[in-house]
Amino acid sequence: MIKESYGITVSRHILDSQRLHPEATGDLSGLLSELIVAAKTISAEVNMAGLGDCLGQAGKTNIQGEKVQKLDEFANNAIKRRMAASGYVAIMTSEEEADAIPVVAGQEGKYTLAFDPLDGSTNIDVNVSIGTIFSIHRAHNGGLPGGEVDLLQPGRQQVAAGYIIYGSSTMLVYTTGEGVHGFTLDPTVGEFYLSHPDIRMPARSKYYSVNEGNTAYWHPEMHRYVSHLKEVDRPTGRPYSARYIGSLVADFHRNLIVGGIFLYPRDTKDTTKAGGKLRLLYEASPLAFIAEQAGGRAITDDGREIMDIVPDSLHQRVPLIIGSKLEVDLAAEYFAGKS
Ligand code: P6P
Repeated sequence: MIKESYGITVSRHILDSQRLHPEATGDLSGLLSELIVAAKTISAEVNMAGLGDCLGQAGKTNIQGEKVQKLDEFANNAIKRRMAASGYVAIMTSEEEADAIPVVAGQEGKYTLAFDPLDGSTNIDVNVSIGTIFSIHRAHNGGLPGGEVDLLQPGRQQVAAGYIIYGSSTMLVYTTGEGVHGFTLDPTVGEFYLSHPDIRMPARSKYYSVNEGNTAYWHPEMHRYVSHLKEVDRPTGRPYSARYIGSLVADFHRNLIVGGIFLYPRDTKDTTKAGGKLRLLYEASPLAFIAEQAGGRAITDDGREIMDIVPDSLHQRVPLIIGSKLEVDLAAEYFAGKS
């Protein structure tokens, strides 16, 4: 059966949203539309990955010390090159590049763009869902060349955020601060159609998502919290079920749709990541914006709201606990030593 919203394309949805703001110039709509073109390009490449010569490693190591996959490099270039000449962006940063990325001289726009071109890329070769994550802020001096200072803004200042998940279908999920909306790509016509209007994250759930291989490295409060979820107590729906894909976008998307809590706390496994593994600007912050807009919550394991953290560097890592509001509230109590 065809969904009644099947006819609403993402372009129409963006323009309908823009019409609600008479002061809008159309630049944000244009930026999102350009980003969507890049996403379609990446989707086509990802979906053919097994047939082309784009699986495997590119023979490079990125700023994160991770081996760059060929598709990582393809996705990074697809976004960087299109947005640099779009006229909507003043400065960019990518998970794949150590330094901020300037745009084409004379094409500086009003916004900044932070993106993880292909998160979860170690899953590419085994056909597990991966994704692109993006975060958009206003540049302090729109229209002029931007700098790091324009990128190092807290999540609370985001104008828009979203992700594209390349899974059993390719979906775009985004927010501009007026709810969270999901679109599914119809590859036969190359259009994203509204398939999940006004997504709300269930406040309670029975799923938790964490890499239990790190148990030996967790702080005591994390041990106590996860042990609580695993106790047998039917009236409170425990033990919860474990779901861990190892691809942040896929784990987050599942929790957004059916509820759940994702945890990547501080641990002692790797001293270079003592402050957490996931990156603030282009992973935690955009997903926190989406989570809050869908009724969820995103915190660190040391009492901070993700959206309030003022970044101190482009590739800053943070602990990330994100998902269903009541589940994150309980986790926050455990981390504060109150339970
Ligand atoms: P671990 C993928 O490499 C990633 O950055 C996220 O997508 C994912 O949530 C996390 O790392 C998985 O990390 O240590 O459990 O393999």
